[in-house]
Parts: sequence; structure tokens; C-alpha cells
Amino acid sequence: MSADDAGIPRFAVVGRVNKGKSSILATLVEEADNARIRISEIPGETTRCQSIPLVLGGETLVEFIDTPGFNRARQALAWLREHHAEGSGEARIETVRRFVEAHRDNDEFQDERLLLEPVLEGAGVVYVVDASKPYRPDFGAEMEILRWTGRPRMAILNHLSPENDYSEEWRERLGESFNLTREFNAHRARFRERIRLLRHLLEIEEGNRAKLEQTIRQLEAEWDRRRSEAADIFIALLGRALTERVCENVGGDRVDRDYKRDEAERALKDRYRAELRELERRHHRRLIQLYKHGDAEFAEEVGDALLAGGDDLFAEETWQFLGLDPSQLALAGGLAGAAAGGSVDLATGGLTHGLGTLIGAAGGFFAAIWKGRKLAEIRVSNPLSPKGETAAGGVKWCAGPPKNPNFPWVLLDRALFHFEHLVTRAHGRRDRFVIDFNQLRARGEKHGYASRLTADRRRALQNWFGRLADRGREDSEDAEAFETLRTVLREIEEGELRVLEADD
Ligand SMILES: Nc1nc2c(ncn2[C@@H]2O[C@H](COP(=O)(O)OP(=O)(O)O)[C@@H](O)[C@H]2O)c(=O)[nH]1
Ligand SMILES: [Mg+2]
Repeated sequence: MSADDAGIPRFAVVGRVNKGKSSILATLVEEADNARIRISEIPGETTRCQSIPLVLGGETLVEFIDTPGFNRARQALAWLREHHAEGSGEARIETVRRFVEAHRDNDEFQDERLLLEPVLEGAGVVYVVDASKPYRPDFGAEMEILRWTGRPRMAILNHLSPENDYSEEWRERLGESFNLTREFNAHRARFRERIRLLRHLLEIEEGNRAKLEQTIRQLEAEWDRRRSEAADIFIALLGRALTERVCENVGGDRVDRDYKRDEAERALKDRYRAELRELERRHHRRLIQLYKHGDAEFAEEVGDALLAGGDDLFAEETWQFLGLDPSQLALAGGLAGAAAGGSVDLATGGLTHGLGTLIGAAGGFFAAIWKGRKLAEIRVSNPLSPKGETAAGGVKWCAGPPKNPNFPWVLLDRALFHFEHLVTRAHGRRDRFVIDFNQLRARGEKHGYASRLTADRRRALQNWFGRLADRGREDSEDAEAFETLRTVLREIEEGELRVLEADD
């Protein structure tokens, strides 16, 4: 297939083996599955070209060709020089064509032939080097061969190791043979950097400008759509977690003694916790799928590995470093709820000292819940209340949601933590992907996302949480919460709101 057949821009990704060619492509097209784009520490595992399309909505927008890379560039260049008759008028690309023809039936220059074929068919060239290693003259032969093809060429400086940086040296050399040299880190690049790389391709490949511009627009739209879907996953998770309960009819003889009552209550709370953990997992898996870190089946597996690194939702520790601190909680509107419920005695402090004390008093109340052992205490409604009696003479007990007003914020923080992992994780990485709460714990008190939101945003979300508690899910207007979440997600995507430390 030639480039013009379907009007799809094509680029051959070339360079020496183990410079991160496949990793760059996996990151660029969001392919996390090693079965589809093989990335390996062992050099020479790729022995043929592989077409790697950038597909959106079922349509191929750009086609990349992953090549095995150069193997005997110096000898190949010697062949070209020897067979090119200077002054004969033959274009150099024709000599390259003869080179490929001459070696079609033998494997003397198999790798060179494989990478030159798509270029001769019209593909642009993306040359990948590792800027953490110094430039050596034998790279010059590779660059020279690519120059002979006359095709638009861009060079990418990848950094396989963070220790050394020979970018300057490389830039100087690459500048002689390439139209453009740019950095792209296969392990760290985020969405913005991927878009930037596509823009660079557009700069060198004038002929495909319209198609590449369309690709960039479609990718931006796709991320915008994903952000909306992600916000809706948050809405679904929080909406259900804050309203659903686990109920059970408890037979009279099961609760006719204190110890039996305690036992039944404990069992019901355990069931509630198990269901909530599963609810959280299910929604986090949907995020994993949405950001292409696993298809349905893969997400299950990856999701579990990923979530295994996460702390338990109900662990005391989780509640200590996520969510809001007491005064933030009071300001967000928790105060109103607590006062209405008659849980806080505001009579003295509130009336005589104004709002500051009021908040202080409520803060004190939350601090008490905080320091007590009741962080994740679950509400059990109507235990032994005669009103809860069922037809069978038993009693209906319901567990959930947790009493602590920080519950929605902890849940939100955990989901945002997963979200930041998903949008910062380059798809070209093949190391184990875990979400490690230890990173947060080491830092001391409150350092999730919720505690850094502006007061306005916290209030918008708290209002929705309050409505959910009062009216249930169906009757709670969530448009403002949805927009607030979308904004927060965008800020995390752009790195403006961040909790994770960069790693490599
Ligand atoms: N730390 C780090 N390692 C990388 C990066 N890019 C590639 N690698 C690693 O380098 C090795 C070779 O990568 P691969 O993409 O298979 O190289 P290729 O042979 O040029 O296709 C693999 O072990 C990758 O995980 C990077 O940006 N940072
Ligand atoms: Mg490869």
C-alpha cells in the first residue's frame, strides 16, 4: 500500500535496535498490551516491520511502521556509494531502490532492506536515538543513508536512562541530516507531549498537513469526551456509594441477646464493606479501560494488580491522609448537616463569637470523630427498632453509608489518585503498574486532591453530596458536580493539580 492510496500519512520509525522505537509508538498510539506492541530489553526481538495504526473511532488516522532498526549501516552505505554513479544523473533515492532490489533474495542486509522499503514507498522518516548515550561516528552512516532517501525526516531524542544527557552533542549532529530534532520520552510523555509530537510530524510532512491537523483535532476531542465519561464514572461511584445500603432481615432469635446482636451487626457491616470495595473496584476498572490501560479482560487483571497496591478503602490510615481536614470539612458545608442533625451543640460558641467560632466548634466535632476510632464507622439503621419489623416477625437492618462526613471526600481522593496514575502512565511502559499509597503516607497529614481544591469547588461537590443524602440519587441535580469534576480532571491531566511525584 502506498501513502496516497488511502490518503493516510505514513511514517517509518527507524534507528538502532533498543533505542525505544517500539516504546515511543506504544506511547503514541496508547497500546499497553505487550502482545500487540512488543517491547523488550533483549535486542533484536523485532525481526520484521509491523504496521502500527493510530486509530480513532474505527478510522486509521496515521500509520506508523515499526522497523527492526539498522544493523549494518556502514556496510550498506559503502554499497550505496560504490554503486552510485556520481555525475550519471541518477537520483540517490534510485540507488537506494537498487540496493533494496539487489538484496531482496538474500539476508545480507535484511534489516536495512526492511526499514527502507516503506520509506521508498513514500513514508516519512522518524529516526530515534538514545540521548543518554554519547554520539558515535558510526551513527553517521545511518543518518547518511536516510538522507539519501530524500524523504521528510525528523529525529527523536529519547532518554533511556536519566543519568546522562548528551542531547546537545546529538542535536548538533542530527541537525545536519534532519529537518527537525525533538525530544520525546517514551516513558514519561503525557497526552500533551503526544499531541506535540504529531504537530512536529505535521511540520516535516507538508503534503499531509490537512490529515494530520484533523488527527490532532480528533485526538483533542477524544480526550475531551473521555474526560466527560470519566466524570460520569466518578458521579456513578459517588452517587451509589453515598446512597446505597445493604439490608437484611434479621430473625428475632438472632438478636435476642446482646452478643448475638453484636455478631449480626458485625456481619452486616462486613457485607456492606465488601460490597463497597467491589463497587469502587468496578468503577476504577472502568477508568482503566477508558484510558486504555486494559481492555475488558485485561483491565480485570491489570486492575487487580493495580488496585492491590492500593490501601483498603476502610483502613484507618487511608482516612487519615485523604479527604478534608476538619475546618475544610466544616467550610464545605459539613457544618450545616451536623448542626441540623443536632450532633453539635453550637449554642454558646456559635451565638457569642460569630462564624469563626462556629466553624471552630464544628471543626472540633469533626476532629473528635477523627481522633476516635470511628473514622470509617458504618451507620446501621433501625437496629431492634420496632418500626423496622418485617412480616416474618424479624427486623430489617440496613448498613451504610459510613457516618463520617469525610467519606465522600476519601472516596473522591482515592478515585482521583487512580485517575492521576492513569493519565500520567505512558502506554509504552512495560513494568508493573501499581498504585502505591505509600507514596502519600510518607508525607504526613492530608495531601490528597480534595484538600487542595478551591473552597468553591468543594462547596459545589458538598452540595451534591448533601442532596444525595437527603433526596437520593434520582432526585439529586448533579450538573454542577459533573462540571466541577470535569475541571478537576482536566487540571490533573495538565499536571496543574498533582499529587504524584514523577518517576521513571
Ligand atoms: N527508562 C526508559 N526506558 C526506555 C525508554 N524507552 C524504551 N526504554 C526501554 O528500552 C528497551 C528497548 O525498548 P524498545 O522500545 O523495545 O526499543 P526498540 O528496539 O528500539 O524498539 C526496553 O527495555 C524499554 O523498556 C524510556 O523512555 N525510558
Ligand atoms: Mg522494537
